Amino acid sequence: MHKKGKTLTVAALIFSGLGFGKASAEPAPRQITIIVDGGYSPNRIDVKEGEPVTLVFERREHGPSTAEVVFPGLDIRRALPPKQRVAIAIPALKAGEYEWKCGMNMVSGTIAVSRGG
Ligand SMILES: [Cu+2]
Repeated sequence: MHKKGKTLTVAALIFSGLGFGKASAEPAPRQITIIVDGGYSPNRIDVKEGEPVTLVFERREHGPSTAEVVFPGLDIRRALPPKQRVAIAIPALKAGEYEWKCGMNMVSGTIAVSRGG
């Protein structure tokens, strides 16, 4: 009896330490890296309706052309310093296409949001 109780306590400690107790927590958003070098690669991101994602822009070039990234429909504008990774949280979206582009409107990409199912 005593031995069994101790085993359960140890198991509970291990499980709580691993995060098994947080069943209600939201999973972390999917993270997608976009290389910025003369354009965006990939330049099309497919997500499901209602799925938040994190886009990580990794800029591998200098110069002013891609120094900023703009999501006109989402009211997001961020500086992209060279040789750095910049994470931008994209909220859950309704089905449709959402463009992003450089601050000078020379290169662009698209988030394509499809209906869930
Ligand atoms: Cu540009």
